Amino acid sequence: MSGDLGSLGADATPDQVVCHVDMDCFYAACERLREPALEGQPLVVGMGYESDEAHGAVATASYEAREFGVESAMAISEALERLPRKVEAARDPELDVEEAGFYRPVDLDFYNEVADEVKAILHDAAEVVREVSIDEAYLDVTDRVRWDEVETFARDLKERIEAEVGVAASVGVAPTMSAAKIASDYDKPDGLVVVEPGEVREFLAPLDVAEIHNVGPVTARQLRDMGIETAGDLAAADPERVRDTFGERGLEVRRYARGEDPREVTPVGEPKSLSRESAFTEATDDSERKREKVRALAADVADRAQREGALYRTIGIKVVTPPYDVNTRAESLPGPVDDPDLLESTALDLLEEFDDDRVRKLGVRVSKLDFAESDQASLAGFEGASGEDSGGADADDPAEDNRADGDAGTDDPVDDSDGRDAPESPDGQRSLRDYE
Ligand code: DCP
Ligand code: MG
Repeated sequence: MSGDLGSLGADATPDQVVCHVDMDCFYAACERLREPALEGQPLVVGMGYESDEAHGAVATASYEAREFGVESAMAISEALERLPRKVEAARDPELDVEEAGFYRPVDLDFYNEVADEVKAILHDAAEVVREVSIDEAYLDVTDRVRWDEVETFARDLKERIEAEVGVAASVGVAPTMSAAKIASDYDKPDGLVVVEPGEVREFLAPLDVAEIHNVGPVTARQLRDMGIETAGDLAAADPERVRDTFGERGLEVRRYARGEDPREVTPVGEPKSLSRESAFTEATDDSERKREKVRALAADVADRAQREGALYRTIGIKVVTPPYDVNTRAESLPGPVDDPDLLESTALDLLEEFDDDRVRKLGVRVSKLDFAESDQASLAGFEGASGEDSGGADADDPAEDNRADGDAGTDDPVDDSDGRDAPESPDGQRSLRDYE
């Protein structure tokens, strides 16, 4: 017993070898693949960028451009002040061509193709891969390498990505996911940092608190106000004091600062279906109660689909009648939708068949999911001749690929784990992903 309420204890951090791979200035690296002349040049890739214009935001900047102070999420207009375009610098006698750079618009389709090639190599290198963004993944290589071989393994992996795809990766290896992520960032670009078990706390100690997993800018500021500037300060802080200010979440980040991280690398994938179910305390044939439950479940599922960015093509229900007879019914739609009203009415229609039955449990499920962006998110989009007025998701919505517009400033625990498998529904039922 450590007697420390802020510690999980020695066994709580899984015994694993985690490799975190993050590509260097990824969009810029992709641009250089098809335009090798951009190699070694200051290069800015802009979201919403158009040549000769100054609108949009910086998605990424090559390391040469970063030396001019250009960084992700900065307005293109500001980037241009720090780093003018080459063409303009060549024309303007006041400007120095050497102090200018190249600008390119984002081409996400191309970057996804490159990312797929990288990911294929990662899946070949490890059994378990958690892809967390277009250019970033965790690998669990516990069963593949010992600690004394891990540096060679990581170097080989970097070389293979460079040789086969032509882009550079930074790799961090550590016994925890959070330390591996920090390690990959530690010596960018072209970094390779190995933090062995037993070294994690020491490795983290000098880092700014803001670098700790789940510490956002607001928490970091509050911690600094308390005189806690580094991970080492937080690791050594009185747990009672941390809990008084931040609650349990504070203790959690304190544990991260101490190198304790209970997370295991698990793959994320797009679910095949999303569902919720809920039981009655006692079987009922009251049709209004059944309908009420289906409405609530449908709203829950619709909500979850929206949060996941999932459109659905099939809506289904599950009806369990005593003792344990499981009945499922489903209806397919002409195209994928995000339409909570349709979800509810379809589920209720399907329920009608069971109007007179005694029911102990009900479930609602959507399947044939589609995660592609679509502006035809309501059924009207499929029924109407041209899909106008679909009333669905706005094509201008800032989507994932729109991060350059500024994802800084949120405080939050953007945990890599996405809560997709949130096991409990509000009434305590486990979610039923695939109940057929
Ligand atoms: N991205 C974006 N908007 C942001 C941040 C990133 O569009 N605000 C995009 C462009 C990046 C890609 O995501 O190339 C990967 O993000 P990273 O944070 O990994 O940044 P880079 O790979 O560009 O640079 P680094 O070498 O620091 O990893
Ligand atoms: Mg990157």
